[in-house]
Amino acid sequence: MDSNGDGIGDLNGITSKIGYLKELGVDVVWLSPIYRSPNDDNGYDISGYREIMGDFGTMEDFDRMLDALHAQGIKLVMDLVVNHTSDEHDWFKEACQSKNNPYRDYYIWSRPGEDGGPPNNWEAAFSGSAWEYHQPTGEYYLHMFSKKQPDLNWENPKVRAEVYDLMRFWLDKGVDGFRMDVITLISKPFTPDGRLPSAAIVRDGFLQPGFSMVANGPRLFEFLREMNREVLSRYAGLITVGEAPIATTQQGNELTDIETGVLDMIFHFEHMEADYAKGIDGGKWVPASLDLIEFKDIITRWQVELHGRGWNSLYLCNHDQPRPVSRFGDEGLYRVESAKMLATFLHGLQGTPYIYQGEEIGMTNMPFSSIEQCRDIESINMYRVATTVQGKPPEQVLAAIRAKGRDNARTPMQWSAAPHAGFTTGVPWIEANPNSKEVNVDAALADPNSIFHFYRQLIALRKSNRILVDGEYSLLLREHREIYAYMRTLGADRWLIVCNFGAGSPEFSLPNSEHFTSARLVIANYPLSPTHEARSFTLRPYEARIYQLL
Ligand code: TEU
Ligand code: CA
Repeated sequence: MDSNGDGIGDLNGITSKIGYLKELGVDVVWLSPIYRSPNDDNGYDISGYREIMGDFGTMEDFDRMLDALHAQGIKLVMDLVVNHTSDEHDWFKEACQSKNNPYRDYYIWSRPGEDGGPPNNWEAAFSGSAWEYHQPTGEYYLHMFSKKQPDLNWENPKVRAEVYDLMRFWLDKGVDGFRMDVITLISKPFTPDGRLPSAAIVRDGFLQPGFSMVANGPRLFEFLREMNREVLSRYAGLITVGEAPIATTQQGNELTDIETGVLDMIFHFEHMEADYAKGIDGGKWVPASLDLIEFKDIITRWQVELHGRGWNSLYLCNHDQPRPVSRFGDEGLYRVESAKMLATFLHGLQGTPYIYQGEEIGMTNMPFSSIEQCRDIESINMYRVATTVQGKPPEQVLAAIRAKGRDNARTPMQWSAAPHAGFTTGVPWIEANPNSKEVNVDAALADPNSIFHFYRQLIALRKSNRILVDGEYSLLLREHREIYAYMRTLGADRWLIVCNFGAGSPEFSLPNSEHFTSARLVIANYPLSPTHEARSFTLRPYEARIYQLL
C-alpha cells in the first residue's frame, strides 16, 4: 500500500493495513527487504543493512510499524540477505580499491581461468556467467545472482561477525526473527588451493547451472551453529525460516530437527518444480502441465519424513512465484472455487502455512503483453538472452514470462475498484492487474462467500484444532490423476481432506479399509445438501471438503 502517492508501497502503507491482517488471522508478517538498496533486484541487493530504503520511509516509520504490529499481537520477521550484498555496499567499494584492501577478503575473488576467461563455468541465476571481471585489479568476483550482487566470503570470520552484528541490531529493536535468503548457499566448495571447481556439464555451451555446486556446502552447518550460538539462542521466541534451494528431505530434517537443528523451518523448492519441463532443455521457463501424482509424491515425502522430527513450511506462492490460482487452479470460470480448493489443500497439511499478499483474494497472473511492462531483472535478462543470443521468438518468451515470471506476484495489491487497484493515488511502479475492478479487498470483505473469508475460516480452524498442527499425515488414492486426498490422524481423531485439482467431475470413494460411523463436515467450498454422503461422492470442479470421521 502506497501512503504518499509516489507509486511505491511503503512502511506507512503497511501500518495502515494492519487491521486487515488482523481480521484475516495473520500471526506473523514476513517483510521482503526494506533496507537501503539500489534496487537492482527489488531490494535483495543491500547497500546499507541498518538503513531503510528511502522509497519505503524512515527508521521512525519502521519503529511505528513494528509497535503497531506488536500492539495487535502480530510478529515481524525480516528478510536477512547475507549470501551477497549490493556492489554499492561500502564493503564492496572498499574491496575494489586494491587486492590488499582490508575488505578485499569480504568477497570471493579469483584469477582468470587458464584461457583468460571466467574462473569456472557457473551460470548466474539471472543469466550469464556467475563471475564478473574487475578490470582495475585484474580479478573476477563471484555473483550467484546479478553482477550487482557480489557473494560474501563466509570463510572470513570478519564477515560472519558483521552478519551477527547486524542481526543483533534488528533483534535489539524487537523484530521477531528472520527469513534467511538463500541461506544454504553461503558455504562455497573451495578446493584446498582456494579455487572453486567447475560444475558438471549437463547442457550445450560453456555455462552450466552453478546452484548445485554451492548449495549445502561443507561448512553450512558449522556457520549456522555459530550463528545460533552468537545470536539466535540469545533471544527468546524467535522464528527462523531458511530459503533452501535444492534441499532434500534429509537436509530439511537436519536443518530443522527439533533437537539438533539450526532453523525452525525451511522453504524447499521441490513442489515448485513439479510443473517444470524435465530434462536438459526443460526448467522454469519451459511450460509444462502439473503432474498431480508427482506433486503428491513430493508433498507426501516432506509430510511423512519430517513428521515428529523437523518442521515444514507450507507455501504455494511468494514474491518469486507466479500466482497459484493461475498456475495450479483456474483463473477464469473457477477462480473462486479453485483458490479455495488450493487453500484447503495447503491448510490441511502439517507445517506453518505462508500466505503471500493477494493470494487470500485470489489475485491472478498479470497479462503482460510487452517486456516493457516487466520490472524483474530475472525476466528482463532472460528475455534479452533468449530473444538475441538464442534467437527465440519474442512472443514465445513473453508467454513463458506470463506463466512463470516473478512480476506476476509483484503487481500492486488490489485493495479496491479505484484506479490502480486503490494501491496508489499516483502512478504505480508496476502496472496493476486489469482485473482489479472485480478482484479486490473491498469486494472480498463485503462478500461472506469470498476467498478471503474462506482463508479466515481455515486459519481459525488451525488455531482451534490440534489435529491440524500435530496430526499424522497419510496419503489416499495415490494413483488418482485428479483428486488429492489425504488423512490427518491424532489419537482417535481423524480428518479427511479431499481436493479436486481439475475442472472435471471425478468420483471419490474412501478405501474400504477406512471405517467410520458418522462424518462431520468441517469446511467445504461448495454448498452441500443436508443428506450428502462422505464415503463416496462425485466432486464438482475444484471442489474441496474436509470431514471429521467419527
Ligand atoms: O531467491 C533465490 C532463489 O533461488 C529463487 O527463488 C530465485 O528467485 C529464482 O531461482 C530465480 O530463478 C531469493 C529471493 O527470494 C529472490 O527474490 C532473490 O532474487 C534472490 O534470492 C537473490 O537474493
Ligand atoms: Ca510510497
